[in-house]
Amino acid sequence: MAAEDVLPTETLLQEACNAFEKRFKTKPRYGAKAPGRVNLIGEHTDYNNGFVFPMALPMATVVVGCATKSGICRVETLATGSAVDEPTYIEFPLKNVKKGPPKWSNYVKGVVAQMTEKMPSFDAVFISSIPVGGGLSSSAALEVATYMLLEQLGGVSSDLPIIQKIVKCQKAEHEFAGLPCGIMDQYISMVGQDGSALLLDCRSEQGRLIPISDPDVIFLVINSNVKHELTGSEYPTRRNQCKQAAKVLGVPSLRDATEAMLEAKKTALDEETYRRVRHVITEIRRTDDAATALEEGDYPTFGRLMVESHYSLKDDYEVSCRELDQLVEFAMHMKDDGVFGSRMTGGGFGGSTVTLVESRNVQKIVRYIDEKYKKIGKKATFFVCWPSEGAKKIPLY
Ligand code: GAF
Repeated sequence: MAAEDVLPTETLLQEACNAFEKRFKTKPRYGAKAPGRVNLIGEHTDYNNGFVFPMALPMATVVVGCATKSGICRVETLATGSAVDEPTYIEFPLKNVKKGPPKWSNYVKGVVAQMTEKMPSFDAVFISSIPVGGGLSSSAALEVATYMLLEQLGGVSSDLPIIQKIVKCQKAEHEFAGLPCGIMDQYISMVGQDGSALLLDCRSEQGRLIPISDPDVIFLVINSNVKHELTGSEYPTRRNQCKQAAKVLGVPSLRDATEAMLEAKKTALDEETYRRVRHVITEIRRTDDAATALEEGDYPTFGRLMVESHYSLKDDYEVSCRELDQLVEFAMHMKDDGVFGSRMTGGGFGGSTVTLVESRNVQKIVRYIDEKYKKIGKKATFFVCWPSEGAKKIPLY
């Protein structure tokens, strides 16, 4: 078992162009790309105004398209892994866009709905190397890729400040996909930089790039292949618990809460909410400390904080699952063989883990975890990841 090869952007682009010509009998005029993300640490902190520490992945969504005069938007996806039996092609009117099946189309429609009157209808084909339901933000990448395409069609001014572009993509997710997500996924997909992770302060919405250029270490992303679906009730419930707890603690958001405040108000909170808040307060501190550790090349400290984060998500926030816990456990068996730390990443309830490893040992680590995971009847997918570039437009001719 070896780590997956990530398809290069050029290959995705070529396949999308071929499919476009086949379906629409003409060549696409514009292209765009938006990456998935892995969050290194700082989970369920973005909607609490805390810190997050993601990096853009080499896996990305690519779209090609052109303007039309019909007033009907025609969109095809070649991304595999969408809900079984969902159509991969859809047509919808440009005006008064409404949400509705197939699920994947809502990420596109939610962005289209926010464009100016001047934007023409369009034809588009999407393709992606981001595993769907892998907790690696395939949905944010779909929104951001759509945005980058529609900007070229004149749907919105390219002079708009970047934060407004990000917020439009986030709004698409809130209003059309029904997930009250924070800002992290759309932010990193839009602004990610080759060679750096981003320490993002979700209160000021300002990020600081932290270079990760040591060839001796690498991030291993492991998809548990337990499909994560965040649009159910668990994510909004957590978000609401945090909001209510902030009220009880008398702070604008949990970013402003401290452990001393939490202890002082312990009896005013139910036991579950107490643990939720404890996760958020400790996770925000861990994220800041972890970014400093990584910047200083202190991998043992970074790794320890990753593991602490995982157990806080498992026990206090309760968003992990058995398979993610096992992947972290198996990875940590290899701590004398080049594993510094491991944790679940993203919203949880399935999806992926992220593990910091010594580059020279990566194949041995992959083999070990793969075998252990197979023994419990599961099949994982492994990606060796480095911090990659953010979204960009790709003019086609
Ligand atoms: C999902 C959300 F979309 C993010 O905003 C973030 O809250 C994350 O879960 C948890 O850290 O990816």
